Amino acid sequence: MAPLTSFASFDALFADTPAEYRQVFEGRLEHFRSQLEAPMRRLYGEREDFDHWLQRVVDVAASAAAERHHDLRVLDRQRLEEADWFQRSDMIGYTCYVDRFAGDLGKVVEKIPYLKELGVTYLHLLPVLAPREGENDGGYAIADYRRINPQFGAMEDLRWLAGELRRNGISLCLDLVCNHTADTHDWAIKAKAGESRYQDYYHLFPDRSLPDRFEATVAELFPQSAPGNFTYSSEMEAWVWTTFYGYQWDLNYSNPAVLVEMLSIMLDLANLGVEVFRLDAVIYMWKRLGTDCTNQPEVHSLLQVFRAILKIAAPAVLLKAEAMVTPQHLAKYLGLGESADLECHLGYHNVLMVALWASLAKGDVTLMGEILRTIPPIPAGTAWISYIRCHDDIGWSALEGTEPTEKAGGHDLLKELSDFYAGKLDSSFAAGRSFQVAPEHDVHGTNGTLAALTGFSEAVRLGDKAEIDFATRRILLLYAMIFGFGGIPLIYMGDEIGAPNDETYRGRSAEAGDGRWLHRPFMDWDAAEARHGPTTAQGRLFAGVQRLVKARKSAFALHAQASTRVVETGNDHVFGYLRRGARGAVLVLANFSAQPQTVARACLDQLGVSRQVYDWISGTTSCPDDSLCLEPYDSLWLEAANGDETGT
Ligand code: OTU
Repeated sequence: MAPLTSFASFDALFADTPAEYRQVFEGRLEHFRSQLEAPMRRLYGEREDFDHWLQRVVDVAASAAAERHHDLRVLDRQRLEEADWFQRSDMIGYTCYVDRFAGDLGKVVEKIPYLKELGVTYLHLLPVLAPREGENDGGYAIADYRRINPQFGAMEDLRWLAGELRRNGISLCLDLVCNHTADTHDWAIKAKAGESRYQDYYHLFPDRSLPDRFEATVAELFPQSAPGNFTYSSEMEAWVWTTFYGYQWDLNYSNPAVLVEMLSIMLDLANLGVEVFRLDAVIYMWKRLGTDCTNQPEVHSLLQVFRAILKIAAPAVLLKAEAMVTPQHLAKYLGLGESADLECHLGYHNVLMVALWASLAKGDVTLMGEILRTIPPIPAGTAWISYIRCHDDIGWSALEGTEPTEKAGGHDLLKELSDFYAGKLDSSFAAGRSFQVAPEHDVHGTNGTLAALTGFSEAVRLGDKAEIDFATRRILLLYAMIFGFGGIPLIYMGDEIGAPNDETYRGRSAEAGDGRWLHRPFMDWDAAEARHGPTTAQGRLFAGVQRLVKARKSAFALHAQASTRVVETGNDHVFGYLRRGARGAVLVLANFSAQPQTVARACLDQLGVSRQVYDWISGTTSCPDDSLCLEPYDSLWLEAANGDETGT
């Protein structure tokens, strides 16, 4: 193992902290040092100055640990004692834009009662750090990681908000936009001015020869609005790697200085009280010629370094991977096999998300069942983020190229789904819009709010009671699926009150070119008032969501540690999965069709559901004879016998 500076070098850092705490830190450093060093060595072991960089990372950990506030050290200890806190069934996530939800950071505090009314325990605020001026991809082009977007407040406001949330049982999650900076970040400005130290922070090419070779195998993220993956900088007379918009410059992690910078930024934010980091666009963090430059083994090594440094300096903090990938790559971000417990604690289940929409459009669950069966069980100590939609589009490519998708129609199927949600098919109930469809890419993503995509908005507009009922059922079906699945369910702001699409983005120059703003409406607090009306459409929807939240919080068996197994229901319209673990078992059944459907008694017997069937959602017991009937778009969480499986 590389020689580390003796612990005596920490004297100055820890001068103001109790001796005990320093001991705890040194203990953690000793214990997890190899988990830090091994991935560092895989990444940079060939370098002569490797020891220097390892030491730099240790120094970042030590100074962050020394600066960590007393309350957060207490939190570290609590979380270590209750390591499963984020896996429990009482976790409910919510995600929102600061300005669109409340105004600024201080005003988010005023909305805590609303969040509590919904049962929220985890709040993901979309980017809050200072973005570039003008277009900034909704804050995902950061100009300064050590300053808050001045519209939202200052760092002290963030600290205060994090503390208020914590005191109310809500964990704060923030984005760590680690793949790229804005072209106006200080590093980029210095690079443009010719400082080679900062030019080495990015991927620069003097001419098109390498970019052209990369382009031969790398996909385009925004084929319509930002074609290609390289942008020419006239200041440097060079091509810069820009996976997303031209103003988002990909960082070069083959330079260990970049990693050190990002670790230091992360720990400083953790010390303000951030409890979860959403690691944005992680799959692109390493490039390799001849590949599609995603999901490279080095990306996993980088994440392992992020994880190890947290274990040492801020063990309460969780990592969440934003990896929108195909089933084959997804679970690896939570660690598999040898790397179990070494990568992210949480990961978005984008495959489930996309498969849910496919099932809803088709009224058939065969494809979803086959696809989900290909995803390996996730390691102990991890959980999915299960969600119906987020601030991004529904990216159909998650299903692309998989065997089950090919069987179900392949590209034609994806095109059909995209058209369905754009409201182009007669059978469609949806009012969304296709995203980034250039002629040669006729399927990419779909935009639209939950209410728009399920027909809720349109039914409300027409005042069509029967359709409102159907659409509400669709929404609650999707929520029942993600609330039961095994992880933290994440509600996107406004979906709980049926927020409609927002066409006004077309009039704002920084947004007009990006159709995702269609489904990022401002929270309509007047409309939210209607949630209290038992007969309003919003009121019934909100009450339905609250009922699911309550049911989930009381059904301890839905703990993320319990296994999730897709089961045969004998009916192509009814999806079934069995959750089994130390706290009991639940069979989730969900009817994705607009007609009533049945599941045979024999099937229930086989899955351990007793004669007296208890449903956690309705809180009622029934005794179906030959078969169990599910109403259109209905879902049930049935108590089941645990068998001898213990969820491992
Ligand atoms: C993320 O998403 C963010 O969620 C987006 O809002 C940003 O625009 C983007 O990164 C750049 O910061 O392309 O359509 O996993 O699918 O990272 C969404 C790969 C995106 C990408 C994902 C990205």
